[in-house]
Amino acid sequence: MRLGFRQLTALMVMAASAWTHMSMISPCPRYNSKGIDCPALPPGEAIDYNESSPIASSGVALQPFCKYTTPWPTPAAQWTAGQSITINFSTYGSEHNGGMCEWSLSYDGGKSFVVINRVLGRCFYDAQNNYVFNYTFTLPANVPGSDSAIFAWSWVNAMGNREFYMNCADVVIKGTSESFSGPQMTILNYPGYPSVPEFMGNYSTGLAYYNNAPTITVFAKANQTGNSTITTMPADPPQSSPPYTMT
Ligand SMILES: *[C@@H]1O[C@H](CO)[C@@H](O)[C@H](O)[C@H]1NC(C)=O
Ligand SMILES: *[C@@H]1O[C@H](CO)[C@@H](O)[C@H](O)[C@H]1NC(C)=O
Ligand SMILES: *[C@@H]1O[C@H](CO)[C@@H](O)[C@H](O)[C@H]1NC(C)=O
Ligand SMILES: *[C@@H]1O[C@H](CO)[C@@H](O)[C@H](O)[C@H]1NC(C)=O
Ligand SMILES: *[C@@H]1O[C@H](CO)[C@@H](O)[C@H](O)[C@H]1NC(C)=O
Ligand SMILES: *[C@@H]1O[C@H](CO)[C@@H](O)[C@H](O)[C@H]1NC(C)=O
Ligand SMILES: [Cu+2]
Repeated sequence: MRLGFRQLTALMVMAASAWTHMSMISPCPRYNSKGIDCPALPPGEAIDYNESSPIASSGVALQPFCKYTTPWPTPAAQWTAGQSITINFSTYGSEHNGGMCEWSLSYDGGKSFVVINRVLGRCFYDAQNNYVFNYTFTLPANVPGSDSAIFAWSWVNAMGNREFYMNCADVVIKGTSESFSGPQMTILNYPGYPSVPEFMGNYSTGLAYYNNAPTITVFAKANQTGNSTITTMPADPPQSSPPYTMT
């Protein structure tokens, strides 16, 4: 591919800010230095000034899922099932030509994550190629309530080193549903999980993993009868499950 002046400038800017990627800023992810309305740190933890770094890069795990495993002591947001929520991202990062974004919820302290929204292919861009850093969508009306749910954003970048990003905000959800079923969060480019190459302009790269993600059911915190874990990601996508379509 021949690069024009704009692309070269973009590459130089990226090289100069090698550790600057993307991060969620609202709701405030665990310990995020750029977060908005962040809770107080849990004892023994420090502000994350590397808040936009991936949790895995080039086959090496840099951090655990969620980046940090100790929750915020108080919630970063309080939501009601069925309401509209707005998720803001940093505007100083590198969007890496987009990629696969998912927003998920965990009701078991981060063992399993069920997807509630996806932007697959050109996350951070709209159809006209403008940046999108603020996503607004509806929290499904039938997600269970919880005093200690985890809201996660995960991302597989389209361009650059093969990376997996994940930010987690601890949230309170008001809701009466007992359970919620949806696709299991897809994990790629993290040790122990499948890898996908740079997209090279093909925004269907890795899409089969998302379309074939197993359906899981999560339960209100008080009801742990139906445990599931995120360790069940298949090495190859099963061909039998129906594709998940976003609404
Ligand atoms: C920040 O994250 C990058 C990965 O993107 C890592 O290589 C670097 O060591 C981290 N820096 C600090 C100070 O943790
Ligand atoms: C996101 O919202 C902020 C605050 O309103 C605004 O400054 C920014 O331009 C928005 N970003 C995009 C890409 O719309
Ligand atoms: C978050 O996004 C919403 C919707 O675009 C916008 O109104 C709000 O100002 C944004 N907040 C920040 C801090 O960017
Ligand atoms: C894009 O990637 C998908 C998934 O790997 C593949 O099936 C498809 O053939 C590719 N399309 C092109 C034009 O290379
Ligand atoms: C817990 O959830 C399961 C599956 O939805 C349901 O069968 C069971 O009745 C629930 N238990 C309680 C105590 O609500
Ligand atoms: C679910 O997890 C809890 C806590 O780890 C455990 O006590 C319980 O036996 C598990 N239930 C099932 C059905 O696996
Ligand atoms: Cu990056």
